[in-house]
Amino acid sequence: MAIERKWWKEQVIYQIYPRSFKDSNGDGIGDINGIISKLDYLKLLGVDIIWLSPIYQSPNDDNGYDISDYYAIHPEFGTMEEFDMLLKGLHDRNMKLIMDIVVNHSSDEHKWFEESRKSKVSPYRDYYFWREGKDGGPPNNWQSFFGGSAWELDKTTGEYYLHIFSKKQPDLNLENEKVRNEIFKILEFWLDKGVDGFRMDVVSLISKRLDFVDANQPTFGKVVEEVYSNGPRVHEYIKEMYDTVLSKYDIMTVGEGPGITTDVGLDYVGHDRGELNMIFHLDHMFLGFGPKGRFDQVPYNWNDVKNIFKDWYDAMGDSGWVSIFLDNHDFARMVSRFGNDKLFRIESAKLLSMLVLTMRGTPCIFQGSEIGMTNVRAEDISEYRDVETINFHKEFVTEGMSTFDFINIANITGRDNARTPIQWNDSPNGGFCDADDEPWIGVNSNYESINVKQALSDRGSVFYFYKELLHLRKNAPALIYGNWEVIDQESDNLYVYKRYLENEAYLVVLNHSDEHVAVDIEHIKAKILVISNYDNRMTQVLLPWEARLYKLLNV
Ligand code: TEU
Ligand code: CA
Repeated sequence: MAIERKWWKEQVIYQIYPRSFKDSNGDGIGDINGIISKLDYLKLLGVDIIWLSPIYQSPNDDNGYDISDYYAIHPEFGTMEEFDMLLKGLHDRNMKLIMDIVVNHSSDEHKWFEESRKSKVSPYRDYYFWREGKDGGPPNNWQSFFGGSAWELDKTTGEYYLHIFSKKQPDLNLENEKVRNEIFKILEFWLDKGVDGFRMDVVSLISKRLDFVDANQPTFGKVVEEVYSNGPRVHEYIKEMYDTVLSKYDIMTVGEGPGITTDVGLDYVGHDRGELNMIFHLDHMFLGFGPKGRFDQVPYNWNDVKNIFKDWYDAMGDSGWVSIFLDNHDFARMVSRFGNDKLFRIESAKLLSMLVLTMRGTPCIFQGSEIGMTNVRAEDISEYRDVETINFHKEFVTEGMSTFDFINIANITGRDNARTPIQWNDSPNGGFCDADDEPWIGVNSNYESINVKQALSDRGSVFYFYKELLHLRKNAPALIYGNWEVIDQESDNLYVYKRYLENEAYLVVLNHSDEHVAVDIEHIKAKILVISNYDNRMTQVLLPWEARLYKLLNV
């Protein structure tokens, strides 16, 4: 089949984590007016679709992924009128906004849960999963993503409730049609306000295996895949959302899919499935996660990444679609994780941007990656804000790990690495908030050298490399719809692939290492170097982290 042409395949997503983007009112917390003040910056960069992490009413146990009112804007972020101004500001600039919708769970401070926990006969009781304990403990051995049991005993009724994430994030029971109808109303509310779609938080988890048998997988990752994800009614639920609401609007949906493997990917995004437009699969993002998850690090390398990209390209074929990304608010900064943020920060940040923007899939750029922002180095556990990091610190220290050792791991893989305030300039607090304001989380100490103001003044900055590549991609159907063929992913440190469509073709040559690497492309005579991260080099030896995009002629 010929690949279907869609606007959401041609455009590029930019993720804003509002809490850390820009503070406009001096409380040290990013807000909607702060985002509005930066819309021209985003337009200059050339991104199209803004994915806004949750801005709803929330007690912020998980920074907004614990929603207590799906119809209200958290006062910390601003008002509904300001939201409407943001949406208009984007639409006036021919940009789009997708909301982050979290329907796998709500906050425990949502009125539904407050009612549900009151009594076993509450009309809201089966909005959530309540079970009797077993042998004096939880109903089964399921563990939370954030450490500890996935069940919490509620003393009022003596039963346990399920929370695959924090104990303040009780899982919603979509078996209950009333819950599904509540979800349809929420989707319609935001779509009728004019939003352009949704990023659907952990959509792969929304159907539970109701026998709740113990998990006996060797790693937490396998528990996610085989026990929490791809449940018996997941496609029925997504199809119902699509048929009942989503299909009635010209919008896009991207499902976040922990546990979605290549063999089930098309079930979610096949062009004829009537479910989602695309997914964020997490196979490459969970690399390094050991048996006990992200703080139990195991080795991995670029070959693992390249194999995953090929497996997913093959799995999607011309029918499915994924978003291409290397970081977001849940993972370390990509230049620190996949590049070299010490010796070759700028070169490797540019190389990674070329990969994200030349693969087949909708690119998703995480805020700050366009200026090569890096991981942050914490010295004390009190610097962390992330519930996952804080919970696992307690768990690992209880098991005998020193706080010092835990911090060293969290500095590599903790989610707060991605959540430090955007560095707008070299003034105190990086211009995220005023000098005398206290940001909700510390600003990375490298803000004086890594910031937007510096980037905009330097034509050789990572920013302008992104801008040029974004412009290129928009005008190159082969980079959007083209077939992808790997030319070399075996040679150490080399990643060479082609994109081609009808009579247009490109060659991408990447040296993802600190080494000098020989590459054999001399035999490809008819080619023009379109963009590279070093000055016009034509040799057969690639410098460390050298990235080249060639246009092939006479194809
Ligand atoms: O993330 C789910 C998810 O897969 C990651 O959180 C990751 O698996 C986790 O950090 C374990 O390492 C989504 C949101 O993106 C995340 O911010 C929320 O914390 C989570 O769901 C719960 O809503
Ligand atoms: Ca603020």
